[in-house]
Amino acid sequence: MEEFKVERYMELLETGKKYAELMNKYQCAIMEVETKLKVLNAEFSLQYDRNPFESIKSRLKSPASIIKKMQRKGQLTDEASFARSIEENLYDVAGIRVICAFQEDIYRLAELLVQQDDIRLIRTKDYIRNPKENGYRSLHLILEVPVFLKSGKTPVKVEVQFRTIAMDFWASVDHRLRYKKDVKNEDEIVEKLRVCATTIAALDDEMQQIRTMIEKD
Ligand code: 0O2
Repeated sequence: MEEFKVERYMELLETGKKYAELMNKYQCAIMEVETKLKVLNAEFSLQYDRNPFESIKSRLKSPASIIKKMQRKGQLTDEASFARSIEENLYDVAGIRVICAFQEDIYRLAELLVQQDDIRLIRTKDYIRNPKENGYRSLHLILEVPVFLKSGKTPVKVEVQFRTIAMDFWASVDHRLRYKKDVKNEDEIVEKLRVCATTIAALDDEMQQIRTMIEKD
């Protein structure tokens, strides 16, 4: 094998290793935050005999999505500092989605999580109180959590999305539309989704009221 090729392959392996280390950090941060949420859930169910969330899903952003988003942000520039640039510019490489039955639990859980003294709240986007134009509703928190590695303590960013079951149902249908090309009747679907989002919001409010009435007795 020619010398320059060996060097290039070594570089590629080195870059691959850096990427794997970075993703491992994000995976560890997911585990930290998931554990915190599960601890809160267990405590709630002991105290109030109900679970504040129904399920948790987590994911690491795929390499293709990372590259697409970095490109959109104009950050696909320097190959050598790519890993650092991902950390500085992307807040949702580590993503956790918490699905709750009731809206009230979303805010309660979010508050209890950000109050913890090893968590730093970087940003809140409240698309429940301020829904997106298309009807999207969710509470997004960008958190920084310490991850303890062999090399020491590192702060890592995690995006936590909180939604109700109904909001999650809506978002999953909307997601299909967002990622499908050349959809016929797109305007009609967008409008139908907007109407559904309003219906869902009303349903969530009603269910919340019913639960409050039940718990008063
Ligand atoms: P994927 O495939 O879910 O990862 P910023 O984080 O500020 O640089 P961004 O990413 O626009 O900019 O922030 P925002 O608004 O908080 O949205 C982040 C994520 O929320 C998206 O990630 C989606 O998961 C979700 N989201 C936001 N708007 C919508 C929407 O209208 N419909 C649906 N279904 N989901 C939405 P990604 O990276 O776009 O995609």
